[in-house]
Amino acid sequence: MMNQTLLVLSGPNLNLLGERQPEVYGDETLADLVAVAEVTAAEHGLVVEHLQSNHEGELVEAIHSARGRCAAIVVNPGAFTHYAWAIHDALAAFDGPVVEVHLSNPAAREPWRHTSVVAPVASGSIAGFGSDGYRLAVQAVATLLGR
Ligand code: CA2
Repeated sequence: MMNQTLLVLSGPNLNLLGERQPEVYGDETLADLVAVAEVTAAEHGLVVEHLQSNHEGELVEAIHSARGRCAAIVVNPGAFTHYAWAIHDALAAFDGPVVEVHLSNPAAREPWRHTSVVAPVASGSIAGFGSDGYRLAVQAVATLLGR
């Protein structure tokens, strides 16, 4: 049903999770993170729709397709976080809650990761808690939706 759907978006290179850089991103795969989101969503009567893309335009189109169809969006935009204004603009045109999530804490890393162009159009951001961030993000969405 339309308002039970939670769109979870994963940006570029997140398909590589679990294969490299476990010291930064943990040893879980993207499928593991989506499973965390699905289990938490189910506790609140929400159903996850997940898309991972390495292409900015595909993420923009997924955000457009969520309009009037999905209750909320949880997004880890990957490196697009730091410069993809088209994703900013698309999220600004979405009516429901938007929660930005990062596995690592970009504020504690290289200076170019300190800016998020998504944060200004998000309800809030969760960073630095690894896969638990996906549970926290979905929990925040459920609270924002009054579920
Ligand atoms: O901490 C996060 O979740 C990030 O969104 C991850 C992005 C990074 O560019 C952001 O600054 C913070 C990178 C995801 C790429 O993940 C990889 C995993 C394994 C091997 C290579 C990259």
